[in-house]
Amino acid sequence: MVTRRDFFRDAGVLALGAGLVSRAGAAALPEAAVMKDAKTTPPPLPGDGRPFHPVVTLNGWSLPWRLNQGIKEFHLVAEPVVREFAPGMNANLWGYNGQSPGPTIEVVEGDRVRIFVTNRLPEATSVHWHGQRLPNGMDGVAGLTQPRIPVGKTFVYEFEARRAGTFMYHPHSDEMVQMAMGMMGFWITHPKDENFMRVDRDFVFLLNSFDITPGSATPQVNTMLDFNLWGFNSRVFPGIDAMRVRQNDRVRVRVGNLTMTNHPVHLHGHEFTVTGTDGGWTPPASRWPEVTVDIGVGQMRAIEFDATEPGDWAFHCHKSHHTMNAMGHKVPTMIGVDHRGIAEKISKLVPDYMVMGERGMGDMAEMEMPLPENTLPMMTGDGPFGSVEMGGMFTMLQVRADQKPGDYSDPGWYKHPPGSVAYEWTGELPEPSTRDSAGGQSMPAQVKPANTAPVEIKPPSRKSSGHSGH
Ligand SMILES: [Cu+2]
Repeated sequence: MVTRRDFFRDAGVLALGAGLVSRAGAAALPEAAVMKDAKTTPPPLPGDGRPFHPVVTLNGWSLPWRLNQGIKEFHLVAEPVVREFAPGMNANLWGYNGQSPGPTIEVVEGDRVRIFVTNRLPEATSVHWHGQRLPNGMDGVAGLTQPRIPVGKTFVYEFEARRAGTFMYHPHSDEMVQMAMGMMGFWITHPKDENFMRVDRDFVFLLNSFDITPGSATPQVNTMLDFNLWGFNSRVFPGIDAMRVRQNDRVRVRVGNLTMTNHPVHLHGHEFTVTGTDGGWTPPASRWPEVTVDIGVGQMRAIEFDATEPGDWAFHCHKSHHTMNAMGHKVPTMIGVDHRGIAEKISKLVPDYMVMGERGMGDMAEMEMPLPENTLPMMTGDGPFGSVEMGGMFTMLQVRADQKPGDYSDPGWYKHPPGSVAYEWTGELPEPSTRDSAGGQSMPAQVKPANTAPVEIKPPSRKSSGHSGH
């Protein structure tokens, strides 16, 4: 296990495993650590500073710091990055320290924090610390509370992390473009008392959306609503890591939404309560159980539950278009259309012509369909029983009795106890009962029309008849 203290001692050595390397910077600046890949990096131990229980950033990592005379110093570098959305697709994004989203920043309530922000983008930027109480001039709204950070320059933000909770950071300068390009990150302020609302597993991710035309790699930055790739931490299923937990663990999942629409996030197999929002921890008396929480634009939610049920449980946005990748959009409905003959004729003109979705689109998940370079099938992911027929904002909660505390590695597919999987009925089928009523139950069809008054339809008068309403 490498601690943060080791990281800074060895900072010149360029190696920290798990894709984390150091980037030698100016001596006066803290090291700008950079992450090379999109793997989930297990939580690092807090090195110097006060103790806390770190979070796990799905397909991401937490930024190391330097303690300088009691102040926690971080170095964010805003820069173009290449982010792998899932094996087979890379996107040209803008992010921080090698990845989009940027690294998670973890501090403790009451910490004095100094963040150096270096701008390596082709345009000016700023960083807004979404949800924090801080001096107005540190709020990061370009033009309003500070000048823009010019290309090539480094600005310093400094404030006290006054409130424990779940926060985000993102640019407040050419915001539409910079957020459409993937600039965002998570911020956790841990409570002073490390045992306050203690959980065994604490996962964080940002919801995000991109509009990347199949075959290209750079997002369209002016899209308002019609995005075609939906993700957790700039990854799309099947590229999103599962949340692996031990049976009976207390689990917290913190989700932030920096897309342009709401996302009803749904967990299978368990009920949870919302224990935290944008504004802090919810009072226990205000909590109620649910299985789906709608996360509005700009909001954060922390949900908690006891992972009592072993299995591979789906965890996904319930807007079904958001569990699809790019190729599923703008496909006409073909259910019930008989293409026989027509397909044959068209294929003489268009050799690769393929009939899509005549029996629904589920078959397409397993179909070997020619795709443009650098895109993903619209729904995919091989499970133990075939294709999962999903994409986008979808992953799993994997609950295992034998997952070790602190072990986030892949346990393999759940082994269902014999006789506990839905199975095919092979016995006799009774005749289906049918209903006689054509009109439903509450409004039965009438044999004779109730209103027999003749309806006379007159053509409109050519001349104004003077019905002016006065
Ligand atoms: Cu959604």
